[in-house]
Amino acid sequence: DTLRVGIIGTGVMGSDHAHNLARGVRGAALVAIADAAADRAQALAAEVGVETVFTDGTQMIDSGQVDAVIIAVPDPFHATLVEACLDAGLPVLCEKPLAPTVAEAVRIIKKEDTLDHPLLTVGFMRRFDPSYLAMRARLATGSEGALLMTHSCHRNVEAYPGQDSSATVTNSAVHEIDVLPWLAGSPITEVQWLSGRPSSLIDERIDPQLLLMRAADGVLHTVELQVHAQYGYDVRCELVCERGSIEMPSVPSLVEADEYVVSANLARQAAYPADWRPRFAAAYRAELAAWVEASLAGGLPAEAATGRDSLRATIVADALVRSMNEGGALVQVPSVESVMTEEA
Ligand code: ISE
Repeated sequence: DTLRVGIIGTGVMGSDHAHNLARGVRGAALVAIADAAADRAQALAAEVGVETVFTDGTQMIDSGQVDAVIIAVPDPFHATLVEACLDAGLPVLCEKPLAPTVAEAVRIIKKEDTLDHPLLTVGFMRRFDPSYLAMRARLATGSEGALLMTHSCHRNVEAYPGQDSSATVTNSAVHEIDVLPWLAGSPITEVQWLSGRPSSLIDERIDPQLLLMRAADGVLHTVELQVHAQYGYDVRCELVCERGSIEMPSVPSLVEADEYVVSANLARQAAYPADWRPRFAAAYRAELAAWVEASLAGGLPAEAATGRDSLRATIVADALVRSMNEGGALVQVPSVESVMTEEA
């Protein structure tokens, strides 16, 4: 059996998924590409040897030519396309975040709840990253004792243009918002947003930002986001436990990215990737492989973020944006169930 996959969106992530599929994912064939910009769709299709191109994603979904869909369009367009996939009964891998607003995410989950079986997976690929998996496994051994705090740091070279301070939370920090409870095993119940001294290199948003997130079991997560950090793509994480700490290796991407450490001129230097693709290359491949395998078997990949996990992440992000808008107030995070009832 071959899963005929279609990709909607030909930006950074649509292209990355297309190239990964073209290089070969067991059980899958990339058969169609859609983008409102016909020239971009054509160009990517030519690069990866695909013949069928659509300029309308919903047409692709309804064409009968694809068995499963990857959505990699800008965040505000996710909801409509995910809903079209659910209506068509197609497994869908939607890039993170599921949706930037709680209302959209709730609408999607309500629709998914009416289906016989869930079809939605969200591309929180850090759950497939070897370094996060290793830290999670180590924490579970209990060797370092109970987890008390975590510290994360997430830096991009340059901010996407045209986005405001809330995008740092809903588009970037949403990774930590998903992965930290997955890692630490307790949901986030209370949040606070703080600003660093704003960088003079960017006007559109406050950068850096510091997010404090309290989990139900009392663990405190600190997350520093700097999306216009200039020097490189850098993700760090440390788990502070009662008897020791568990830390992500400082440059885990070196092997993956064919990088090396150079010693010369009285200095020792390691390269940083320019963005997340080299850093999380193994994670993206593992995520795709797991999604294809599960889709062929009629289920969802066990480790991936489900629709509900992703609604939860959107609710936490929304609470952080509320804290931002209220000048750093402490904000309680409502439960998924209460939000689902409220939005009824
Ligand atoms: C981007 O959209 C991603 O998902 C990257 O993984 C993240 O590091 C970056 O901050 C986001 O803007």
